[in-house]
Amino acid sequence: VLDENGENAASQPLDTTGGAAAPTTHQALLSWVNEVAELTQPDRVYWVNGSVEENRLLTDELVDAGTLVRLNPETFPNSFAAFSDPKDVARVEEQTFICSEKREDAGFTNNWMDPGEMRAKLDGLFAGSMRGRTMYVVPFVMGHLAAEDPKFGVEITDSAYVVASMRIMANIGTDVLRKMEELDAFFVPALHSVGFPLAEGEDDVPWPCSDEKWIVHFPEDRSIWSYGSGYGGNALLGKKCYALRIASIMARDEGWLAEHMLILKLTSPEQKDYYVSAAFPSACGKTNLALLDPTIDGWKVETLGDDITWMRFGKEGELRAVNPEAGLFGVAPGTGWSTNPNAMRAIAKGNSIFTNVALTDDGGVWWEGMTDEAPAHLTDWLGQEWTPDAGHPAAHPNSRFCTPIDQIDMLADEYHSPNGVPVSAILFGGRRKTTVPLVTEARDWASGIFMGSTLSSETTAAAAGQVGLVRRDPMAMLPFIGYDAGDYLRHWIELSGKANQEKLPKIFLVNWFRRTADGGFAWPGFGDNARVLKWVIERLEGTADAVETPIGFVPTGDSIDLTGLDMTPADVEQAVRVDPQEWATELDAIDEWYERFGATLPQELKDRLAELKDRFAAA
Ligand code: GTP
Ligand code: SPV
Ligand code: MN
Repeated sequence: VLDENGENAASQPLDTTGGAAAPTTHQALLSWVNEVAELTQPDRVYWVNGSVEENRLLTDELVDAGTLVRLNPETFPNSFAAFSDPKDVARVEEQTFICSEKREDAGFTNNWMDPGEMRAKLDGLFAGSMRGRTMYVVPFVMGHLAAEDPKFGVEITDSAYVVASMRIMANIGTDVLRKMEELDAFFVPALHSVGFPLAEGEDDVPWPCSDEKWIVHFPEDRSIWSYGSGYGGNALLGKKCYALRIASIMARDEGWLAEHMLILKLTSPEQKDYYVSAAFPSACGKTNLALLDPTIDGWKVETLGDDITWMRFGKEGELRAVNPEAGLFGVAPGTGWSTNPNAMRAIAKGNSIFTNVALTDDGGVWWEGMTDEAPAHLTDWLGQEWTPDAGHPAAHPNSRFCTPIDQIDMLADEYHSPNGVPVSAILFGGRRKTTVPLVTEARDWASGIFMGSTLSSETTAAAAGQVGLVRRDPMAMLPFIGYDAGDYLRHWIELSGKANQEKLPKIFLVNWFRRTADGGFAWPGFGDNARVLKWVIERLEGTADAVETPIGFVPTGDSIDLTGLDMTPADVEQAVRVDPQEWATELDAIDEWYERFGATLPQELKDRLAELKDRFAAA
């Protein structure tokens, strides 16, 4: 293991004195690190500085250990492929817990266990869990280091793969640590172990993990304990665990929003800029929309973020958004030169870690949808020979690319602004074969929150469990709300009271995934989604036509720009159809959903549901 100069520091004893030789003057951090080392018994402790040189040495070690495969430097410079244990490929929602003091504070959408009981269980599991390994201390900040109130965390992990991935996804290392010291700042303690201690002389495996997995959040002290998994959302703790679950709790207390959203900037042919945020569930199109390459002339898209958005009302009552992340952890399958060239160009610059993709014979990577035709021969994500007639995908459906965000050519300059951008429209979207129109404009803010609260989507490979089941996913936050879901919806409603009502974003519901009678997609999606964004902007400007339906306003057949597309206004009408029979079923499902909330469901939303039923009854 390396010290700050890249020297071998294996013999460096842990400094428990806080003296001159201590790696930090932040006493709370030092004592937490010592406490964890005491509990987990690593062979050594290493403070991560975040340098290029350190990263080179760490990735070298990971290649030697067989965790990473170095890709062909000509085509994928400084890039690596990792292959997980086949049982460690996605977030484990069943094993994810919010351990608030009171059960009701976790709400019905979260697993809960008494915090004392959970701590005792975790103490048992973490005891000696890092034996034979290095314990890495990774100071990080989510969002800008120059923010008014920077949000610090420190991840302790026994996985060098996690360190290398965190380096892409967040700002980490010495600069962050120095700032934490200067401010004597609070940090979220985020403890991670793969749960695979090594006995004396025992050989390691390429992807250590445990059959038993626990992803645990303690809201009152804002701490995170993650055990047994090396997969992204379970192990890169700055991401879902901090920037969504813990941050949603901070946001509730401090008056802001932490959301599962992308942010994009749209420039119209008149050179007017608009910022749009959009919440879609996991693997439902955020990265693709964020990196959109418009198929219509005159409209320009730039990106600010693809997965997580923090929003607060600014001085003029406008809603301002920032992306707290520094990288993309994107779904690989379906990302290709024809569907998402901006992502492909960012990936091609290198400095990326791919997980559970397939390897080409010339040391590159491949996944379904990267090119129209699959290569004649591959090594699949399980290490088996693969040919196009194999009958199964070469890459895991939840395989991912992890790439620095500043490699995106179309990254908006405003990404770098700590004050964020003013949002003028919010989209909520899901993956629905039926029922939900291509795009619907909400009547007003409260109806928009209603749309968000009843958002639904077919489950995907991003979480362990069955794929393709319709489930409600409020604001695409079902697996990420860190507290009671009814209180979360109330927070959305109450926050808007702080807004300049003139500047409140308009809210839209979208569905790129509706099918036609013959089973095909009713809408081409991807770059053509710019046509829907154009309609959204024209609605903001009051220039596009719409039809009023019980659920809101949908485009008229000829209000969507179809230039250059093999589609007719009648096809658009099909894609935006509000079918009373489908909606009768939907309203029953929404009734059932709302019943699950219990007492905390805001009355405003019950009222919106009643009005919706009345409108269908009158139609
Ligand atoms: P997470 O990173 O899991 O939060 O997912 P995400 O919301 O960023 O999803 P992403 O953009 O990576 O899309 C996931 C899948 O949806 C990919 O397989 C895409 O090919 C597919 N997809 C994205 N946009 C569209 C679209 O407009 N139409 C269709 N048909 N599929 C799409
Ligand atoms: C998601 O599942 O929504 C992701 C990937 O963005 S992960 O970071 O694994 O949660
Ligand atoms: Mn996500």
